[in-house]
Amino acid sequence: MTRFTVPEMSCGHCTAAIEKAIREVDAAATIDCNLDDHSVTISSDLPTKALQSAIYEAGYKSEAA
Ligand SMILES: [Cu+2]
Repeated sequence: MTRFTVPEMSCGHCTAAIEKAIREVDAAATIDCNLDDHSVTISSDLPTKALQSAIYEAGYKSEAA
């Protein structure tokens, strides 16, 4: 389980874009976006860096928390 803070994630469009980007690199990932604390929790076999770059490709800077 990897948790990221994504400060600019602010609405359903953002979460959908992030979820889509993660699923493109790992279709089996479990993703939980929380708009209240701007966090994304991902369960995936991929390394943290790969997940983070997928989020970045979607247009969001994130920090592994
Ligand atoms: Cu948004």
